[in-house]
Amino acid sequence: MVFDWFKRGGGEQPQPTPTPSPEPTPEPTAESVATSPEDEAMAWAREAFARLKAQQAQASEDQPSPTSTPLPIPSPQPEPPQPEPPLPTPAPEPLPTPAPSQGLSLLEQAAAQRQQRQQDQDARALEPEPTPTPTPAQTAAVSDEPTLGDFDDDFTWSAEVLAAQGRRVDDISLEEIDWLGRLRRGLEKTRQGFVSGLLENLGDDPLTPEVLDDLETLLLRADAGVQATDQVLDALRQRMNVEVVDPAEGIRFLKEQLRGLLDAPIAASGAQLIAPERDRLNIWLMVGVNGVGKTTTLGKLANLAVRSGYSALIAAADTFRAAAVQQVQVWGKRSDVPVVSNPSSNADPAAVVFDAIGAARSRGTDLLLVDTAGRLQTKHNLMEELQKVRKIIDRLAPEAKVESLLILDASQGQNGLRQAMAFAKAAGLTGVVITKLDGTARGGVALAVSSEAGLPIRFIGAGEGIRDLRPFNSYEFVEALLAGR
Ligand SMILES: Nc1nc2c(ncn2[C@@H]2O[C@H](COP(=O)(O)OP(=O)(O)OP(=O)(O)O)[C@@H](O)[C@H]2O)c(=O)[nH]1
Ligand SMILES: [Mg+2]
Repeated sequence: MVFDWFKRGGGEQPQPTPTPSPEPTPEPTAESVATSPEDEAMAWAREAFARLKAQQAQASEDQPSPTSTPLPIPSPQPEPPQPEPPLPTPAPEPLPTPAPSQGLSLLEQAAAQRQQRQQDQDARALEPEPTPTPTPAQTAAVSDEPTLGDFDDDFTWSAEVLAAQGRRVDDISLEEIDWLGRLRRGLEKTRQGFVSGLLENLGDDPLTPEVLDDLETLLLRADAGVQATDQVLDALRQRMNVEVVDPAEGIRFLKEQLRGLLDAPIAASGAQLIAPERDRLNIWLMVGVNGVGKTTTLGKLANLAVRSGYSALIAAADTFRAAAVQQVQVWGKRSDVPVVSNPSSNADPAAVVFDAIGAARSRGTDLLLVDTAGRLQTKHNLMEELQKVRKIIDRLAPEAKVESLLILDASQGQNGLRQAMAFAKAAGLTGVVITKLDGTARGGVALAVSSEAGLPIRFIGAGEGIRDLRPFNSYEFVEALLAGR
């Protein structure tokens, strides 16, 4: 079954409570009458887990592998599924249910519950695991299929985020769960700086002007930029002038403001998502300065396209250095996507694009991905060259749907923002891809890009792996940024 990532969407408006699963549940659940939102969330997550586990067992039955044993489907009532049968001690993760706090939304209640767990985990994990932690199965697997891990905090958080977007329990995929886990882990560094600071200052009392001052510092430190920071703080101040704002409401309101900032350019673009249009040539250009992750992003997009059922082709139009062509070929091979290149040194990038458009036409390709150089003798030439490539495309394929995506390295923070401004003028940008969100505390730059450059963020990359890039979803981004609160 093909899951179309490009058309995924994040549900309509985030909802404060998960829609209780409208469909009959797969297992008898007569007893599973959820009494509190927390129970409901946990029941939702458990059911989602059971379904995914059953799907996985089914898939491995279809492709019998001698090592894989059928996995038990957890019954919704007792413990979360454990691979080992009876453990006398209470399972560590999702069971404990702290006293429900009144008046909080589902997410916040669950968050409060999780917070304790997370603090414990943080305390244990002062030494963070090296980069996004692939599960052993993933490391071993040559295939890039996601695998279902344990019913742990990672899973329940991801399930909650999906549920809160109004997703149905029978309509979620392992791919999404897997990605949300990656996203949350990827944003760890930004979160640690931002959220821990926020929490320290927040306490249990209503918001005060001092807390807002601290929030200002945190946002600026996370590279959210002056404009976005001012906007968020103004909104919070106004709110505080009207009524007393308790911490939970403060967080909810903050999240809403952050989402609003990120969503504004997306709404203004008229397209919630960008997806290759069928029966039409789509050309997506990767542009940006050197080393930001253009080629890697292109490789990940090629994979996403293939996984989502589109045919793809790559144009190796970074002719500045020979290694660039090889690098793109390696990515092409990983997803079985052909690469059009010109091996001669100093080949003209526009000529490569010319050839690639011809090839894409004759193959009936859905998506042509164009890698461009990030480095030329001078920046001015780089812009000129981009304009030349763009002209060729417009002349040769006027019917094509063109996206010019600026790749920005999050770790460059405000510098990246200045690049965005420069490129926006020259390259007719239609969107931004933010890369390397993992490993930086400057993930807030996404807010600066949205509010100051006014560009819609289309994809985000949070790791070097082939599956570490997905379409941007402001709700999920903000939840991951403030996960646990
Ligand atoms: N941690 C992390 N590393 C990334 C990510 N995206 C790219 N990288 C790494 O960044 C480095 C540069 O990536 P490239 O894709 O070669 O960058 P580029 O923009 O094509 O570079 P030039 O072609 O030299 O202009 C590589 O080591 C990538 O593995 C990401 O999301 N996270
Ligand atoms: Mg490159």
